Amino acid sequence: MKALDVVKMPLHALALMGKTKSFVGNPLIGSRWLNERGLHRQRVAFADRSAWARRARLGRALSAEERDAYARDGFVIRRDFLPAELFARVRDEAPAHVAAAREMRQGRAVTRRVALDRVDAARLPACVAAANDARLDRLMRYVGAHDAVPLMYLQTIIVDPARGAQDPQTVLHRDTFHAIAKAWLFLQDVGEDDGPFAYVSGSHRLTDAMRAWEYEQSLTAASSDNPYHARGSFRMPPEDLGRLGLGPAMKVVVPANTLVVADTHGFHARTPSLRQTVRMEIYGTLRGNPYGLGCGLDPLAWPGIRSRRANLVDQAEDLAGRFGLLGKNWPLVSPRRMDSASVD
Ligand SMILES: O=C(O)CCC(=O)C(=O)O
Repeated sequence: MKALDVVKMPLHALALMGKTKSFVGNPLIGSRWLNERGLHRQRVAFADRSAWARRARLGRALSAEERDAYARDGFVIRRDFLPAELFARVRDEAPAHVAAAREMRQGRAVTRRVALDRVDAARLPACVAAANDARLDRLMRYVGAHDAVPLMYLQTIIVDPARGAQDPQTVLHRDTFHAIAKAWLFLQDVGEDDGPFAYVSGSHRLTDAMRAWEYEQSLTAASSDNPYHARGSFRMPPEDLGRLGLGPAMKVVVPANTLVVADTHGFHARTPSLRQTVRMEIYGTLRGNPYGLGCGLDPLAWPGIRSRRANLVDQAEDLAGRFGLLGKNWPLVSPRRMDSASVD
């Protein structure tokens, strides 16, 4: 253990009560000795139990069919989600929107995003209306087991197989050890070859086999060669799924105007693109304290913050990056159409 880690030990210990997941960034989370005695196993089990307790209340706002779909699969799919008239306006507005967006490159994939806060409604009225749909909000709260407002964006994923290294999102993985909701409202049809989202049905459930797998990973994750695995986003070799009683990942091949809300602590991936693809979606993310220790407080929903929350989070991350407190936020690029395949 490094000397600095000893000084920071109270902070490392406090982090166990929150979302921190890295087996290399936190010496307690990465400790084989503690994990042999059940530290990771207990974090996973406690997060799962408390998420289901919160869902018992959040589920009242959903249909039985939606609750059953989540319980069985770990995701909910709603076709023809937006009224046709609103969806037609979103389809006109989104691709043609010109913005100095944020872009992040991961190997051959570039993700481009602009925020869809209420304050953005002057530029993107239809997209902001869609992103603030109350049904979407309720589904995300349930799947993420967190009674809070999600962060919403207009997002384009541009993949060019000729451009570089593997996109890490195409490797089957879970984002973390506790429930998280991610939402995609697809603006075009997503076919087999369009780099669809893929999910292993039922892999969000904490079965005995899954508990044993999590325990096993926790003993060695800190020394994994895969940096994402070591940082707590466990990678899952597809050939090991059978051992957990799980089938293969299912590609979510869907028509335009389909909403998918998934708990990405189940195994999922982006299907690799064999040709250049441009996928556009209204995208949302919601992750809260795994154990419900936020005391019901949701500062992002407070007056003056709610209507600009995704923009404020970006500004806060820019600032934190500048002071070296976090990694660098996604850079702003020169203005371009949201559907442009050209990237920096
Ligand atoms: O874009 C996708 O289809 C999946 C992305 C993904 O794997 C993730 O957000 O963790």
